Amino acid sequence: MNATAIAHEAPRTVQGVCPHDCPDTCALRVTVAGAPGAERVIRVAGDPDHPPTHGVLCTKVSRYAERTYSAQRLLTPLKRVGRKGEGRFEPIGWDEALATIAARLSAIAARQPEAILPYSYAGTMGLVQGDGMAARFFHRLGASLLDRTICANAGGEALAATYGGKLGMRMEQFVHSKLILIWGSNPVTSSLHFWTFAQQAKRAGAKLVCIDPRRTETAEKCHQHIALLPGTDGALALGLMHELIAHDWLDHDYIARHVEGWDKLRDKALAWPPERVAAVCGITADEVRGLARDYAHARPAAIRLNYGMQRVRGGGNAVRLVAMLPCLVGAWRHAAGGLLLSTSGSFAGARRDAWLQRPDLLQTVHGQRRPRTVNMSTIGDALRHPGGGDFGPRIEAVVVYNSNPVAVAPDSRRVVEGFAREDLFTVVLEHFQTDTADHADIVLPATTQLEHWDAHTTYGHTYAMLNRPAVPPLGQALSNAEIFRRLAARMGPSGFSEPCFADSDEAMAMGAFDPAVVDLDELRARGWSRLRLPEAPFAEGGFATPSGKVVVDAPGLGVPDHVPNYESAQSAPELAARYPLAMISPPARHFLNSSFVNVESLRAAEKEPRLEMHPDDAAARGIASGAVVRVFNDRGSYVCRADLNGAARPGVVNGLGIWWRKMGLNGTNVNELTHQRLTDIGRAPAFYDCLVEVEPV
Ligand SMILES: Nc1nc2c(c(=O)[nH]1)N[C@H]1C(S)=C(S)[C@@H](COP(=O)(O)OP(=O)(O)OC[C@H]3O[C@@H](n4cnc5c(=O)[nH]c(N)nc54)[C@H](O)[C@@H]3O)O[C@H]1N2
Ligand SMILES: Nc1nc2c(c(=O)[nH]1)N[C@H]1C(S)=C(S)[C@@H](COP(=O)(O)OP(=O)(O)OC[C@H]3O[C@@H](n4cnc5c(=O)[nH]c(N)nc54)[C@H](O)[C@@H]3O)O[C@H]1N2
Ligand code: SF4
Ligand SMILES: [Mo]
Repeated sequence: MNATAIAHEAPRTVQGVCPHDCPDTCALRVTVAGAPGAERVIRVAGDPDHPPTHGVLCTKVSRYAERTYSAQRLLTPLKRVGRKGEGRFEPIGWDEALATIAARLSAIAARQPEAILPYSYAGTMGLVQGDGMAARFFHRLGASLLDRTICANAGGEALAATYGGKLGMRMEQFVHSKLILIWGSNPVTSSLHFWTFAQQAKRAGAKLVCIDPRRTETAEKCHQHIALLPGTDGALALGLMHELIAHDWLDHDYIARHVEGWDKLRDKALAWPPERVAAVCGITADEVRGLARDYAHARPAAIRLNYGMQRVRGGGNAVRLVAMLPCLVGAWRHAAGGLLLSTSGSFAGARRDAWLQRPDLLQTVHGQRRPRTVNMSTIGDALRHPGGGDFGPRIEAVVVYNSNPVAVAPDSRRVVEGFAREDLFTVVLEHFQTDTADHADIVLPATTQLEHWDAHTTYGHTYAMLNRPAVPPLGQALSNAEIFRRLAARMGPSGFSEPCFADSDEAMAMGAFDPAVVDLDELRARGWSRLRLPEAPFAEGGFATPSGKVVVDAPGLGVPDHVPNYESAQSAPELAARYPLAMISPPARHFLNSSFVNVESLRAAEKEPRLEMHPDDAAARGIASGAVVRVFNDRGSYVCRADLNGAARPGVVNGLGIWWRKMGLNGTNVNELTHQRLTDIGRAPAFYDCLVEVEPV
């Protein structure tokens, strides 16, 4: 054996990025061994040098090699041979697959391009394999635009209305905080690295308070847990304001200089004394008073808000109200004070979105006609719509990538009905044969993060990131970008000829960031580079709103207020008489949305779909822990196991998400029970605003 061959066979390390929808966006070190042509990833580890994630990965992604090399990986294109949803497929070649798709899409586009709908979310958060080449393709085609609301849009638009963008504290600063409110967030499960900083703060004497209907792993480890009813966060925030006003604990100087319209909100807050708040939130008035006192006196005081609390009708208003709190006490004066919901707005000037996605292709090809926008959160109704009226043309084709809507979208009975339409042409790009892939006409095998290039921003920290491929694509898999590149070349009559369809994945990853803002040399060399941002972003005001001040009375939205749930005992007493339990469906620890449900070791850790119940609610229904139960409302019914583990408060049940339907106990999952009504701001789903009843099976 010669020296070069030996050198090749020595294990090498490749710098990568975790692609998942998680605020932490970990830097990866991927170890590859084996001779060229037979290389294999033998280890996926964290990068100890990356400051926010410091070399630690969660259990899910430390198993990333198991997921990538899984025997269930899709490695060839497939065409459906059974009924939709049945899951019977036959391998075909790429040539047949691409020719079939290009012919169908070209024929539809020649009549009505808006009848084609791309459907994607954050299976990968990469700028290239997400909405990079795919966006160029669908813009050039003139397809319907997708309103990408399923996760964060209520809170995102609310934060932007208040601060001018999705801007917040630096995650690393929480180590210096003296009080941390962990609000609608379960970081032990969903933001592990933030939790590490919070624990360091705790050891240095900080008080940690968790505000969450569920007694989560996080709540267990905080000094205090305030288990309010779902959808009542706005009322709690108003109650805190009431106390800040009543005791004159306000930072008048900060308010005068940096808040616009405080008087209007002040009047509203005065209508929320602790007793009223307690009755609405299902907590005690002393909890409200104590929390206000702590928040007014601890310096610096920080709030880690997460999207868990905005998945209800009033989610947007609630975020606007919570976001006011650090302005009222001047918490923003300190680098370790303020609020963090999302940092993604920090990347606004760093990403070259227009170059990556080419929205200009719409105008050059389709003139002034802007395609309609379809809301992904109401995909069930959209696919069942006959067409016409405000809706526009009936959807004839849907191309799904980076998402599993049949499992994750609300009101799944209707989503399934839509995807089961025999006249709908459905293409799904996937790693695995998901519930959605079962409804495809053609399934295309996509590469994983270990097999392709990408560039990443994040919503938890403030580093630009670069992912290099560690090994060549497995089987016949191709990257999403390569699939759309090849499809572009085949679209009738003579292919899309714009030069942007020839950009390679590597060129797109390297071009994703603006060199004036991101240090590209460092990005290339280390795999990450920190954005140059101030440590205390709003110490001197400087919010991203037109006036530079925090906005209370936002154009079109008015002054924020508590908006009760669609479904609650207070707002819908007749419904609550039939379905008296409020159900939330937060993430299960070992899954990431519906990803990883098919990874055996992680599914084994979750065991079976579970519904956490309070022992009193269970006893009243003759339900023992571990019993199989039916959870139901007018929309559907879901079978799982009752778990009386102490995590549920009275009146609230927790249906942990998001199982694949076909891996559940009766072929459904928790979204069989959720509905398609939208949040007050941001047109997002109200997953956690849902009444149910439970009975033993
Ligand atoms: N392991 C794991 N990690 C994940 C995910 C996952 O599925 N699994 N999902 C990822 C995604 S997509 C996202 S968007 C992020 C953030 O995802 P989030 O869904 O925000 O995740 P959590 O941090 O778990 O916060 C949700 C918490 O909010 C609580 N909650 C529910 N309703 C209410 C309410 O009305 N008020 C309050 N105060 N709390 C409420 C829930 O009990 C839960 O503990 O996490 C990401 N990380
Ligand atoms: N009841 C209830 N429902 C919820 C939620 C809840 O808390 N409760 N959470 C909501 C939230 S916050 C979110 S963000 C959504 C998430 O919904 P989705 O974004 O649909 O997330 P996943 O279920 O993880 O599905 C992502 C899919 O993308 C695939 N994928 C990953 N990488 C690639 C790639 O490079 N190429 C291709 N082609 N495919 C890839 C994965 O295999 C996976 O099947 O779900 C929402 N649904
Ligand atoms: S913590 Fe989040 S970013 Fe880090 S490896 Fe796990 S899923 Fe990925
Ligand atoms: Mo999400």
